[in-house]
Amino acid sequence: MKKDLLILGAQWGDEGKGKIVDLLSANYQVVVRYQGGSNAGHTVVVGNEKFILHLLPTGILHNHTKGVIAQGMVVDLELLKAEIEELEKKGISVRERLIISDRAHLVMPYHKLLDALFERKSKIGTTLRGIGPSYMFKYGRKGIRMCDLEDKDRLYHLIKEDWEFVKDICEKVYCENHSIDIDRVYEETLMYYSYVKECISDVSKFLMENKDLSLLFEGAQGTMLDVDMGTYPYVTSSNASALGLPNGTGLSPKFFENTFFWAVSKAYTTRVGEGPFPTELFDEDGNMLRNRGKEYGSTTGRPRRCGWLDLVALKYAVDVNGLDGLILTKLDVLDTFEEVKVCVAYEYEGKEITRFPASLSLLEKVKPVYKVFKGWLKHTKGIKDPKDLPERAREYISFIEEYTGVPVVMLSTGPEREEYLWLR
Ligand code: 2SA
Ligand code: MG
Repeated sequence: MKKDLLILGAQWGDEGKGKIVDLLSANYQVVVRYQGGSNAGHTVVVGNEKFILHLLPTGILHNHTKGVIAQGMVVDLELLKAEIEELEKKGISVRERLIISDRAHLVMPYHKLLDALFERKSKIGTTLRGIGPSYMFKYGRKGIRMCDLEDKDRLYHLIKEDWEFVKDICEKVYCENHSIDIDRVYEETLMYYSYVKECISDVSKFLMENKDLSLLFEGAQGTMLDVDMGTYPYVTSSNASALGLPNGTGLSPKFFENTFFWAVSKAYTTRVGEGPFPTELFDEDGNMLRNRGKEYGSTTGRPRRCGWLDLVALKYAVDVNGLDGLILTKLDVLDTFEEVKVCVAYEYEGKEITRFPASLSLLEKVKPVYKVFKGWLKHTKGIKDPKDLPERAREYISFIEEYTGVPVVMLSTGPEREEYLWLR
């Protein structure tokens, strides 16, 4: 029986999902993105070329795969067009292989304006791509969907109504006047629409009717940024955990019975933007992680906050997602550390906490309890055989497996497509 595969982030995004999905999608016929939007930045290195995909499913880089933008995504059509053009210029055909859900919502220019305004009042550290406001509109029943683009009058009406609402917020809440030429927004939206029109269809019907196709579901961001399960309100506005799979694809939870659930985790932890991060380091070790790991955001270029691996959070991600396995990336970044630490519990007022808490107030106060490993002080970058793993690195991995209760199935040993190693 065919097995589909879900790959998502176990941490706060940037785990290296892009590379893993690119690699594994060679074996799948369809790659589906189902949440988020251009806040994702999946970096893939193929030969001498580096691709950063924001909206397109990473699998699209393989000529045989179809790419799906499912209904749970919010799509900035201007960026989508630019991304497609970029790839088509490089000789990678995209539109023949791309399917966009007619139920997916749009990110409009005024969503980006609101994103910037909201950030000024209470900073989340968003990517400023209009993601939060687009989902606000969706759940506030003011959104514009792909299927609305066919009816020009309706589209114009929706844009006009939306803009009046946004203008009110600008004036009444922020005491600022902003103007947008709605006729121009309308014309441009139609122009972008005509560029991708042929790709738009009923995605959940397509997936249900093509049960024999092998599917890879590609998550963006990470479990700890999930709007329900993450460090709310310092989260993104979609379900970045496996909880987003049924609603994001428009498929029943029963559909995923034959799907492996794997998540990608770095061998340490990073986060961009604001919000609690119990194992964050502000010392030389933190700088070393950032420099050795080249920890700068691929969407915004922001330096990432760095810290030791947080097993309390990782075990939580395993539970929330119902994971079958973990893929560990960037182990080589730890190669030069004399000591490597992992957080095995949090401590607060003398009590030990091992379940990741919901409360922000508590998360901000907890202290990590560390288990200390002696560093392996050997190169692991690019190794091809599990036997070449230094003994202490192996111990480190075994401990992660023991603590989380799931196997580490694969190691990524560098940024290149070929730099990986199966452990199971
Ligand atoms: P937003 O823009 O509303 O989604 O921002 C809300 C919070 O979510 C964080 N965020 C991210 N953090 C890390 N990586 C992100 N995207 C990756 C990238 C792609 C990936 O490389 O850029 O790994 O899938 C991402 N997107 C949103 C953001 O910093 C805010 O804290
Ligand atoms: Mg990234």
